[in-house]
Amino acid sequence: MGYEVTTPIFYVNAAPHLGHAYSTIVADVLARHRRQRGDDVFFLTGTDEHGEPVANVAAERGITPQELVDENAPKFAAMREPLESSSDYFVRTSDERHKAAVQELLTRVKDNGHVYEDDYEGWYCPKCADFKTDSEIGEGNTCPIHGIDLLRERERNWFFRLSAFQEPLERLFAERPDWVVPAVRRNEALAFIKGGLQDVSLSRAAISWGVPVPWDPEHVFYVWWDALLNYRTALAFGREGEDLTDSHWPPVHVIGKDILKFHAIYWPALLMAAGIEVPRRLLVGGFLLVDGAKMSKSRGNVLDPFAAVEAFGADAVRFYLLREVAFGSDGSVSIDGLRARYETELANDLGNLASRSLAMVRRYRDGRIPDVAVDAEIADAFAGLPDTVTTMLDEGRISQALDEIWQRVRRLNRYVEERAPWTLAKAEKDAPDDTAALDTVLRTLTEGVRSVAVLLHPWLPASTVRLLEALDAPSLVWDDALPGGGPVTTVGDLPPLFPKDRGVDDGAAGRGADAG
Ligand code: ME8
Repeated sequence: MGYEVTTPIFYVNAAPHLGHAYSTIVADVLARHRRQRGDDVFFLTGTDEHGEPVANVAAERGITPQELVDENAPKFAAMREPLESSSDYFVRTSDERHKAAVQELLTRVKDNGHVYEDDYEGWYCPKCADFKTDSEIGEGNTCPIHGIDLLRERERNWFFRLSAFQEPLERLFAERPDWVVPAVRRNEALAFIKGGLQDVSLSRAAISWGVPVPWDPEHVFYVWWDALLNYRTALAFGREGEDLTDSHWPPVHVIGKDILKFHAIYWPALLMAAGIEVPRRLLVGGFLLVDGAKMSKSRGNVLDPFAAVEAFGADAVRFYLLREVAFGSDGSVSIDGLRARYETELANDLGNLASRSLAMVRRYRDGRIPDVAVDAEIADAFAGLPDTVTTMLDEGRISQALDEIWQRVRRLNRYVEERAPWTLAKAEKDAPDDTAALDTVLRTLTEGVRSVAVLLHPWLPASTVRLLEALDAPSLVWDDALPGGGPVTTVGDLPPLFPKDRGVDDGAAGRGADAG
């Protein structure tokens, strides 16, 4: 089955920070999981390059907007490799193919009768690139998100008839109660709709850095329409020699809560106006906080994803963010917190379990895994787990899914202590024919470890592959995830998955070098 999953496309006027990395990691977990289930995944990310924030920064620096975006987009593209992101395509909205498709789609919306010309007057935040409605205006006409003064805008614009989609949107939310998750965000979007929708600008006349409106070349399209449409346009050119538009639509979007209105209201309305199916689901994340405040470039409190990965490895950063911050909620992150989880959970819980399990097979059975059944106690503890994880991931309960698996990691650690294989090995010395008890424990442990490695792969892509290679059982196929489904093999060497000497250099993991 075709499956498209996306991250927000990032504004290029700042350097990437861990908050940006967060949605990339969440989307990557979903992409990897779906590949394990055999889906034909198209995982899309990229940069949002138009609009006045970019034009303003370029003007300040005395360069063209195109020069600025060409300089900055690669910084976001470069985040993919260190994060072990498996994205399939990096879309840039200044791409001519994207621009042509935006023009075609928005002309269709006009031809369908949803666009008209009128004067606009109202409050506008240049940082959000958002026309604020009355309920979204802070004290003294400020932006509640950025704290800056809103601008009073007056211009002749093309408008999108959003108000006409009030009922269709209410119906969408009623018929598909979980199309926006978590529920708190769904309710927030629905309340906004029920408050009454006003028409929104489709074009801007005051700006020239954007996609020209074909029927009125003095205008460019309002940057949010151009940006949202990336999710659609890239399907046509994101995979060499193939058009995925029909096979992979509708998509699943991972976004942050600050861009909910655009994705849960404007976007489905625009798609309805163009006669295109609305997205499959919106998964809305909260904010990563530092010392209680949103991590953001303007606050200067950002953590540099490159430095964190350098210090602890990609797997640890991915794991930490998704374990520490329940997806959908806000949560504080810190390098100390990362170090603590690295040591207690990755190195001790998982790393030790894996290394001692393989070491015992080498010591007691010359590396050959005994060809016996898995202990029923552990088989029972894992029963139904892959399905539970699948459901949770589909529903955006990403952190709960990880926790379900981690409980089994802990269960396996308890199993080692309960069965004490070293005692069984001593008993075998007195009764060499009686190998059944230790055989069962060793097979159960290696299968349990293999199972959690398959299940954890989306979160820990590099270390799980190393572990599965050491078990000589490299398959990531989801259907083989349960203990007992793996081959009987000879195990290899396994250097520590999470060495204890990592992340000691505080400087490298400190606040980002380019945290302007
Ligand atoms: O909003 N914690 O781009 P953007 C969690 N171009 N997420 C965070 C975060 C934090 N501290 N800081 C930022 C845009 N984000 C538009 C999107 S999509 C068609 C256009 C998230 O670069 C933020 O919530 O400002 C948003 O989802 C994403 O980073 C991109 O932010």
